[in-house]
Amino acid sequence: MTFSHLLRELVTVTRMSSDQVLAGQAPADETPSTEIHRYGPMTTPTHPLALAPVTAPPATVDGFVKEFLRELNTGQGVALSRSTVNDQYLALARTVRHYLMARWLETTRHQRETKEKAVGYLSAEYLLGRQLGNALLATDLGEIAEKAMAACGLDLVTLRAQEVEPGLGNGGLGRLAACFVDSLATMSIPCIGYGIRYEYGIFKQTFVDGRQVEQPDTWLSLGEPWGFPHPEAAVQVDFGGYTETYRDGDVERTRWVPSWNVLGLPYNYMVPGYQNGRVNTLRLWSAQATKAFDLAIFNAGDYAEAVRAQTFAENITKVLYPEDSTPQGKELRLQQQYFFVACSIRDFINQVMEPGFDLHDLPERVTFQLNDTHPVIAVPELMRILVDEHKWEWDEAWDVTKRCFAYTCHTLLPEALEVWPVDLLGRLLPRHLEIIYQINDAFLAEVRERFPNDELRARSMSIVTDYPDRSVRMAYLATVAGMKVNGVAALHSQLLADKVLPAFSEYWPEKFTNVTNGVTPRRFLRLANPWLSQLITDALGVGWVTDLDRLAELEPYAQDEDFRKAFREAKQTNKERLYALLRARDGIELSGDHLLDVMVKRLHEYKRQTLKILHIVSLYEQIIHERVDPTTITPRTVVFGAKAAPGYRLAKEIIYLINKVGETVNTDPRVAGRLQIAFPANYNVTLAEKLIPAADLSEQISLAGMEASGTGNMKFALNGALTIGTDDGANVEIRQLVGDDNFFGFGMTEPEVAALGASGYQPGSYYESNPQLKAAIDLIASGAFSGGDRNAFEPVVSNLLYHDRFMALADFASYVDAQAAVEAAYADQEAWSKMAILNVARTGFFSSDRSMRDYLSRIWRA
Ligand code: 26V
Repeated sequence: MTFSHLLRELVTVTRMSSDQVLAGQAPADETPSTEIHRYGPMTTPTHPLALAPVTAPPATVDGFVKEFLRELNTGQGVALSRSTVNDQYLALARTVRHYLMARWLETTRHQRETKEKAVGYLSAEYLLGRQLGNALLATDLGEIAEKAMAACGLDLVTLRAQEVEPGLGNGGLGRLAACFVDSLATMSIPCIGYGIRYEYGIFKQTFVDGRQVEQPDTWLSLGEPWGFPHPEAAVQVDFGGYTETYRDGDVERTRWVPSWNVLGLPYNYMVPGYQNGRVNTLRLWSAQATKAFDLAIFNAGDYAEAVRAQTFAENITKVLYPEDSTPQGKELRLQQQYFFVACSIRDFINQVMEPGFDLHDLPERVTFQLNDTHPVIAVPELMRILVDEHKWEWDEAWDVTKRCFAYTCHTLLPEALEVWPVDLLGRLLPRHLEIIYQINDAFLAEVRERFPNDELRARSMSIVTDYPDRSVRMAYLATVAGMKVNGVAALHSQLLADKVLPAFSEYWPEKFTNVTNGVTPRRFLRLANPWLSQLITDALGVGWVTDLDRLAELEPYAQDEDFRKAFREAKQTNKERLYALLRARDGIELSGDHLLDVMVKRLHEYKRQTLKILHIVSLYEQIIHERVDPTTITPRTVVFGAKAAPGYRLAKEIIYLINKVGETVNTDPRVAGRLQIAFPANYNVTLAEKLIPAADLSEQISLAGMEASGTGNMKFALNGALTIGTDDGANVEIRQLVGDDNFFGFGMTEPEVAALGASGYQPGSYYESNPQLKAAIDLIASGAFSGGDRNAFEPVVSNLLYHDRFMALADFASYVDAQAAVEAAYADQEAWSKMAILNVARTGFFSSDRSMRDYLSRIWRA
């Protein structure tokens, strides 16, 4: 049964059983808010001891041990001698939490007092990664914790490995949000990150006979020491029903009469700044049934139905959507989006709404940054609050709303730009749909006034489109409402303005800007790569961790033979750490002094994992058919990591192909010691932290114009891997910064791609005219990797040969040449080390601290 069926059924059932509660006869502004008060009113008790700020436990090994044992005994309720690793991990996490608590309360108090303008980062995804290591780094307690655990006979590394990472995101977009909140805290910039506390995060990937099988991610099941529920700050969120007009003096007003509601329960998470005494807040919302929901049905005497209703409400935050194009679950996705955005806007207003505060000043207190289109329903929600609840004039409300939002676009793929069918919106959020229509009407009137007799232009800019179905284009709504619109890398921002929103960038050129993405150096360099970090610190001192431009000072060390040697040793240590992990985690045996070639990212056609596999198959084919002397080939280990959206068939076939090629290659004695392939399942932030520091070569091979930015590319370069990449996304900027000599560029440029697309891409011509390519494809199609089954990879092969939108074959020859250049370069280890060190020295620009400075100057303070 689909969720919309369930909803319809539920609403029918609840209507039948209790009209007075759910059929929506109570106008929205009279809806009883008793739900929120069941936790008791706010009181102001006091005690002399409570006046002093909380203090952290002593930062000594003894102090730490005491706190840890107390947590183990009174928090977990076990004695050290009887405790499990999980008990120990939870007690350790709570111990570290205590050290952060005073800073957190102080940050919150300071914020209330100074009323500094804050960023409200609205994101449906936060791909946080493990928290413990980061908290230890932020508090500088790593060494003390290690000694304290050792004193208890425990191993800190083992305890850290017990943590299950909160995988509340799909990929780059969610990880970016996590990097941004880290940087904001480190730079002491007030920010609340708002999002969803999915009960199940991104699925756990396993392989069965080489095929992806998804399992639920039960990240909460062993206990969650980092989340603080705040039931007293719960928010009611309404859905469904209808709107009606009424007279208010001589004004006609509209009110929304919703038909059902749920409760948003906030969980606060600490976002510690790096050793700066600041802890910002990430507030993630969890859906609960309201009392009205179950009471209504209980009263009708149907217990089973009541429980089902509860389940229905809680379904809203049950699972993270693995980005995919199926219509199934679309309605639930819209519910998720409205749910978290309604909670967050209400929550922020509640926080600033003290006596004397005028809502007209809201833009002086916050910018809500819209992380892609997912939270854009926040725009009509704020309008509804101002116009319907606060009874403002439309223009007055629009003026304030426009100054509260800014929009970041993270894609160029048309199918990834969110569009909501009008009938769905009207059913779920009837008042918001009306408001969207009114925004659109007012906007189009303005366009028509500025460009009279240009109806085509007006229509091309309409937020509501009739084609192919009547629907709302959320990117257009965000562009009309936002004070700024930005892309995530220079090339992307250019294409966004020129190709996706050309009419808008012509209309408001000053609205469009670029902020190139960045990554946090704390997690992805300092924590993930302690050996390289130590080398850098030995050379430059510790300041680089919060001032990554200082990496430029490493430049002369590229010429220093001793430094290069130490750099190679660090890389080797990282490889050994990775191989040990893969052995223990996946039973994968990797060995040897190979070039480590890594491609990790979501599985998508546009990212072209197929191009990488064609290259591998080609190398293999040349060796087994004795076209090359195997001893002249640079030994290479290729590591893949990638999840495919569960509904994305072709992506899953590509995973199958990679696994099958791996099986064959890894067991063929003819290539032993020359070529091996590893595809550990369930690539996530935790694995990335081990893989990236070990890599020699970073694969960034998307079709030019398709990857908005990429952020993995930045992490690799900062860890001293060289990039083989197309002129796409942030690769362009990486290449500019590190220099052509230190980057293996290949492939068509975006204008060349556009031209080829326009003239008609014919994959067959590349296949016919390039014997090396033909041999590789033929080997796949021959059944060589599938026990003789010639049909096993038909979907992938026929896609490449006939339908590939992403033109993999067109870039094959150029890719193979670039790989040959990689091999030649790797043969000279001294030269390679120089290039790798220069990559580190020249990519300080990609710190997310710099991204935050750019957001501040170009958007939040603009
Ligand atoms: C969503 C969908 C949904 C429908 C099927 C195809 C498809 C393809 C991609 C997406 C993701 C869109 C949003 C996103 O995750 N963008 C990523 O954002 C990163 C942070 O800015 C950026 O580095 C990546 O290049 C970009 O793909």
